[in-house]
Amino acid sequence: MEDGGNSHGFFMLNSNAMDVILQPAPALTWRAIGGILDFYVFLGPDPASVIGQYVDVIGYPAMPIYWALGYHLCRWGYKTSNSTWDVVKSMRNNRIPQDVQWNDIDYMDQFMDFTYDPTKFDTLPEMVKDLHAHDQRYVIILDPGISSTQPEGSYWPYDEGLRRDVFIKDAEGKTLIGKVWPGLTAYPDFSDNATHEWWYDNLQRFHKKVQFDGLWIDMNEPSNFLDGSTNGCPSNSLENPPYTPGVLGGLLRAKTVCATAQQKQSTHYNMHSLYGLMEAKASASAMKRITSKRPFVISRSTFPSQGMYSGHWLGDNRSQWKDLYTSIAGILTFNLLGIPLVGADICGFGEEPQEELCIRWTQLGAFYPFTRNHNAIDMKPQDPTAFSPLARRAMKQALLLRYSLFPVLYTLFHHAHVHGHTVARPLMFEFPKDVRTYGIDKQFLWGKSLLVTPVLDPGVDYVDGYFPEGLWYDYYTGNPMPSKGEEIRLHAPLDKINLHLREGSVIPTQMPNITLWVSSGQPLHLVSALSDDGSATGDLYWDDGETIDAYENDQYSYIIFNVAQNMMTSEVLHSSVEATYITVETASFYGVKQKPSRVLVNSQDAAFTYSTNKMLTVTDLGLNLSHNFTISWM
Ligand code: MIG
Repeated sequence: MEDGGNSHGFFMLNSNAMDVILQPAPALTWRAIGGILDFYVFLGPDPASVIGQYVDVIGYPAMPIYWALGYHLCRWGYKTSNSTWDVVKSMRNNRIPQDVQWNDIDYMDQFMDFTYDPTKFDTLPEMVKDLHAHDQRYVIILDPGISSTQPEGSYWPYDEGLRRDVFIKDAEGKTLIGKVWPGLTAYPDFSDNATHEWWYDNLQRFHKKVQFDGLWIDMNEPSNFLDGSTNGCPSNSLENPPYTPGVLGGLLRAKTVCATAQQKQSTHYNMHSLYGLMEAKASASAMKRITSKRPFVISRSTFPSQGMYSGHWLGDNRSQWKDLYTSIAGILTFNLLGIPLVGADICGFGEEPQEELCIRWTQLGAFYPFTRNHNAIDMKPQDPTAFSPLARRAMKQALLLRYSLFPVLYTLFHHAHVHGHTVARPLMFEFPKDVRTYGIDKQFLWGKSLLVTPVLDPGVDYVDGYFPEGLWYDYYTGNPMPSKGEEIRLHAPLDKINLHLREGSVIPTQMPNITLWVSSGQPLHLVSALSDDGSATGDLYWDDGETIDAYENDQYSYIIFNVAQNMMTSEVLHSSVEATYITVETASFYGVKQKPSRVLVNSQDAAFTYSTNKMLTVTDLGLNLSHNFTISWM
């Protein structure tokens, strides 16, 4: 940020080990130990334009498949497929939204990729069929390490990998062997196209047995339980450069493969940081070929351009209040980096879950662009059904709120995909002239208009939030809340997350259901938050939710909403068959100054209600979304 509210960006595109040290402003020291020095300067002048310019260089994030935006449930330590299945059933019985069930490495036979445990997970294929029958989806973990110690002829991924020469080599040209969950392993070299083809073949063969819908790619730094390899690493300048940036363990080979390891395109010294990006690219392309739908991939390791292929979770956190708090900065950072599909492990990964924390985390997590509850092995269950009825109800309510906001979220992802916008957004992006917004890391926006103010502390029923100057509305009640640019204390009982709508916005919401697919035909509810002069704008992007390149191939609908001078107009700028079955059922207008005497819908008189908090509501509209319409009052 520059004085006066302008901003610029600086980007060095380099894959070598590096560190960055903050100096007294405006200086920093940037040290990289090799590679190409590609520098970019982005001139903004506002923060959102800087990010748009950055994303224009690295590539726009992929449009996610619709269910990526649903609630995901995961843990390390489901002991069997039946116990995984039981959680899904219990979620259904409680009518708590869930679109996706995941399995961690537990499902594998001796932790080997592309296998499943024939005894403990014997019912896995049936469980997946049952998920599909309920419009739910299934995601599996994959680690890069391929077991290298199985009897010849018994493990196709390794045998075939050797035959096709896809593994990373040591300095002498032999297959480099490290150690991960399955024991000794070889590492696929994703810088080689032959490896992408082999990866696809493995996935396709396994998909015939278990019909997974998406991939979770973990340990792809790549991670190694050893330093370098079973034989260590040679001693030379790549392994021990004159300067080693501040990396884990103080050595380039610490908990990964040797810097001198050889990949198709270069040494691992140069390629290390690209491993997760290249694995994501191979995984997304394979999933596209297998499912013929938009691929769903979530990766632990990332690099610029990652958003084109995958989303990201923020890695191993703990069930602690401070980790709830710092997750916000993590989510916002990855939105700035062109990877908007990001979330932290809801309720915390390590350490035992706590009910109050898990409720607050589910409320905040309902506003992560990617919403997954994940738990470490040996910890008590922390899915919503594991808690008291009160907690369960609060979590369900938060998730239903997210599901009702799906049209807003989906439209924001469309703008990320097409224009490089952020989805979850720091306040300073919308209020760059207000320096008090610069340090805010406890609140954030969805798009330009939905302000989220979560509770981040135990034992309180209130929260203090900063409201930039202007008119804000309580999302739930429509009560107006003018702010001079001040901190305001909000009521926040255990079952509530505060949500405010900024003046001048129209948002499309939808009647929620327990999966997004079932919701997809549900009627819409338009909420307009009028500014002092009575105006508001908003939009809606809609398509079938899963077709690859739907926007690029014109298979979508796009509608803009405008309110001015006591009239809302909806204008269909682009229309395709997908949206024609959706109706607009209700419309609420926050901040209508006087009680109207008549309301006209497309020039016909309509019934309405007006409440003392200046909210006008028109119901039973039955308007076809793909036709222009007007709602006016006098
Ligand atoms: O060595 O697959 O960050 O989410 O549950 C640990 C087991 C490997 C690390 C991931 C975590 C996952 C865990 N994995």
